[in-house]
Amino acid sequence: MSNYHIKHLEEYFQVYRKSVREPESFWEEIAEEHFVWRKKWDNVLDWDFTKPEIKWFKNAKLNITENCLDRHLPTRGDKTAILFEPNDPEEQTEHITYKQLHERVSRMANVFKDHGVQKGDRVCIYLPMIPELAVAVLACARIGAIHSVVFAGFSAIALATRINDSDCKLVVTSDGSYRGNKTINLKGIVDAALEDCPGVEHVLVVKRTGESIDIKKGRDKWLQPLLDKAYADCNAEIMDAEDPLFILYTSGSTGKPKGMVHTCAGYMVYTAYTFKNVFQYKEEDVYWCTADIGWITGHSYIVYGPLINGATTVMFEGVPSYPDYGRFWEVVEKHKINQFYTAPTAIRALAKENLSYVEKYDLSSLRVLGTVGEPINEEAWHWYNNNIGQKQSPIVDTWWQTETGGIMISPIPYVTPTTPTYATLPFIGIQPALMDEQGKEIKGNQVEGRLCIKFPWPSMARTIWGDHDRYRDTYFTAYQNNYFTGDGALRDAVGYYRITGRVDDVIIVSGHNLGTAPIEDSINEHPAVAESAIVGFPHDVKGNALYGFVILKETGESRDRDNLRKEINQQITEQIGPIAKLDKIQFVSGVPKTRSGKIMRRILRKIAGKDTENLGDISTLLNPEVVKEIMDNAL
Ligand code: 7RM
Repeated sequence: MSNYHIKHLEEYFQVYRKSVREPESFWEEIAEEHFVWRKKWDNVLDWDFTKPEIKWFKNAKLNITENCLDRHLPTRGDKTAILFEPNDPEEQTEHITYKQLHERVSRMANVFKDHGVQKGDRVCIYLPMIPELAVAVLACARIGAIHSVVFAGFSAIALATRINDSDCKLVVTSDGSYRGNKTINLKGIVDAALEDCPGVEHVLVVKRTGESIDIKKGRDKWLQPLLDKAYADCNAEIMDAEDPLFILYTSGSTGKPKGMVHTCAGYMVYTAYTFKNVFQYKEEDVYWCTADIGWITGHSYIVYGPLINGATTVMFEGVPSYPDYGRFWEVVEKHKINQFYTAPTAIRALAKENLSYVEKYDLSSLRVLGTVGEPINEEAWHWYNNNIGQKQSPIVDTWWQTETGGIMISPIPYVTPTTPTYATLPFIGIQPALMDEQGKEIKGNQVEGRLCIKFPWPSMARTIWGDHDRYRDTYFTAYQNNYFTGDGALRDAVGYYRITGRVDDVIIVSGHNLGTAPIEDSINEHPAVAESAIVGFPHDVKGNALYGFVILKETGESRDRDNLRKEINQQITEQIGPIAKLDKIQFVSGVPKTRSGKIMRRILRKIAGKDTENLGDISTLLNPEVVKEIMDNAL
């Protein structure tokens, strides 16, 4: 077991070195000891980044759900696998044991089979954060169908694009979903989407809100009666290590979403091993990741990673602001959460509110705090550390991507000393490299460049569904024999990594490369500022100049705007230098964000550059309404 659970820094370095020097024997040992296989591999790794082709655990046979469910039945059958916390705090929490989950997955798998779903078929899952979402994911995996979960906040057009791209034949959805004090008519969105999806044969509908919906005869059915009748056991389909497990769409910098394809064995091994170490999960712990299963974070660290480890994983249906801004902390106290994993955007939103929302609750159960999704600014880091962790819980700033499948750069809590805003050290087996603009690796410390990964890791996406050329062009052509992440990073004097943001967020002002993140950090430290976003716009002399969109705290609203502009630029001048001063500062009530909380700089760039003819599809944004406000008041 010792190689599964890192306990101190020396051990990390020792295991890390082994994982880099002898990756095959390292991963072979992990795979041998901690997973259930129907047949072992012939070869641990075959790879060629020029094609690119990556195969882990070649010819091994397995089913990931036997690792998530069956193998726990003798020892953890009555342990809670999923703890469902509904949107409405008055509604009862549901405890689903491993035994019950096994049964529910089996029933749903049998219903899918009855509707003609076979190994290799694609199933689209468009559900809110209710237990059926996790059950449907696992039911697909049980029978070897490829799940494509689409986040239930996406529009009908976005849903139709994704269904058609991967030819899904069955859709699982619900009548509606709860979001704070609102309900959303999901089935109506599916109906609209399916007008353009001729390949969909069946729609299975979970009853959640009880609102009235249209049932299209021959196509749509309520799911529950079918589950009730279904047999409660279902043989696990035997899968090849490299058979696809799921497709998950991620937005490219332009145009069509990319259907990232993850495969069975490597994904299983890596998500399980990272979960165990990055959260230091112990048998009795209750773990909560606030992401939605519609994102990779939910796939890897709500469903698969925790369940493979026999953990208790919380599924939260609600939002951080309902019934008030204390909801997260109420849930932490209620379930005595030990590991809490969330996004910087949520932390910043909660940090804007009164501290009494935090102070009301007992957070002493917390042992590990995590963040993911974007660079965390220093102020948010300290707020999280001081008020939520009470300086007792290490913060794991975990850097990774939909494409990487699992956490790539992160502290190991109680092992790696943390530094605010740093993701710190590569995880075991991960070989990062920083590249210069000529494509050469920058060695040594105290350097900055474009972040690549030099060597395969088990959970990397193997292709883009239906477009292997795009996969190669996007990730493997910029830097020969490397996977290119699209992010910039620096490596400090001790070898810690700090992610500076997407490389396309770099703005060149008068020939100087400026990352958006440090400038935003500096602005955010101004006491009147809640959040900010910087973009470049064309400038006669400098090439580009900086345009800042600034959200004020409530306490800053009464301040004189011109004075604020001066103070903000003064602060940037002091902290970064006059080169980073903003030419324009617009005060806004919000900035456009993706559903997972990433700022859509593309839209802000267009507004700043007065090029708003074609903003592209803004319907998938979290807050499309702010776009008009920002445009109306643009400087
Ligand atoms: C897991 C996830 C990936 C992009 C990635 C980065 C940014 C994610 C961090 C981060 C700084 C972090 N998948 N990113 N984590 N930047 N520090 N800890 O978010 O596919 O949706 O996004 O997110 O730019 O390339 S994702």
